[in-house]
Amino acid sequence: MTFLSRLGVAAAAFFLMLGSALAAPDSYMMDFQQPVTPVMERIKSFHDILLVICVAICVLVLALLLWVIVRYNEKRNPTPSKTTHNVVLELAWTVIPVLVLIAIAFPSFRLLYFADRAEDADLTIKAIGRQWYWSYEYPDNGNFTFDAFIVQEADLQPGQPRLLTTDNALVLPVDTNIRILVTASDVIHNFAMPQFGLKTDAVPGRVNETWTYVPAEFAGQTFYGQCSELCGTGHAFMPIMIKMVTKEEFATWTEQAREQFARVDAPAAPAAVANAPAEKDAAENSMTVAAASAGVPQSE
Ligand SMILES: [Cu+2]
Repeated sequence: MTFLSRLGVAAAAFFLMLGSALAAPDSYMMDFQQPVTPVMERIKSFHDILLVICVAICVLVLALLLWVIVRYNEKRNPTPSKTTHNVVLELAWTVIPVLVLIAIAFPSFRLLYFADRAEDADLTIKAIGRQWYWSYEYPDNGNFTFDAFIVQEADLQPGQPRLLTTDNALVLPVDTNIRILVTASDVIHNFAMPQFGLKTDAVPGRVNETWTYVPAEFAGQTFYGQCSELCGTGHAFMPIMIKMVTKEEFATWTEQAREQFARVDAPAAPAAVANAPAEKDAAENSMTVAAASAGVPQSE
C-alpha cells in the first residue's frame, strides 16, 4: 500500500467516525450526539447548512487574500493603481452579505419559534435547579417531587457514565408532547440535554418554558445532560439523566412514584427537619438536607 492510499483510508475512516452518530457521549467524539427529538434534528441540519456557508465564505476570503498577496505585491506590481472607488464592486460587497444574512435569518427564526414551546402539551413536568442537584415535579401525575443527585465515582455500576449518572432519573414517556417548566431556587442554572436540543436557563423567581417530544423507538434508552450555566463549586456535579419509557411503563412508574416520593404540597415532616445537622447556615441547609434525606430513595 502506498503512503497516499494509506492516507486515503485513514481519512475515510476519520470521516466515517465523524458521521457515525453515537447514542451517548463518548471519548474523542466530534460533531453532535445523535439527535433524538424533532427540535434537535432541525438544529443539526441547520448547523450543517451554516457550516457549509461559513466554510464557503472563509475559502472565498482566503482565496482573495492569497490572490492579492501573490499578484499585487511590490515586486510583481511596482506601480499600483490609484483607483479609490468602484460603485459596482462596493454595491456587491454590501448587498451579497446582506442577502446571505437574510437567507440565514429565515430558517433561523422558524427554528427558534419551533423550539420555543409545545403547541399542545400532553404532559407537564417541572425541573428546578438547586445548589447542586436537580429537583423534578410531576404536577399532572399526582404532584409528587423528588431530587436527583450525582452518583459518586466510587458508586458507579458498570455502564454508568462518570459525572453524568444520577441516583434518580427524570422518567418521561415516549411519543408524548412534554412541556418542561424550568426554574431555580438559589442561583441561575441551566437545564440542558444535548440529544433533545434543550438548553433553558433556570432562573430563580422566574419560570421558563420549553418542550420535547421523543419518538417511540427511543423507549428504554437513557440520555445524559448537564447543568450548563456556571452556578458555583458544584456546577460540574449536577448532571441530568432522562430515562425514556413507554406510556404504559410511565403510568406504572408514576403510580409507584406517588407512593415513594413526597407531594409538592405536602406539609413539611418534622422528623426530616430534626435530622438536619446543625451548621452555621443551618436555616438554608436544613431545607436542602431535609429534602435530600427525604427524597433520595433508591431508584429502580
Ligand atoms: Cu447549576
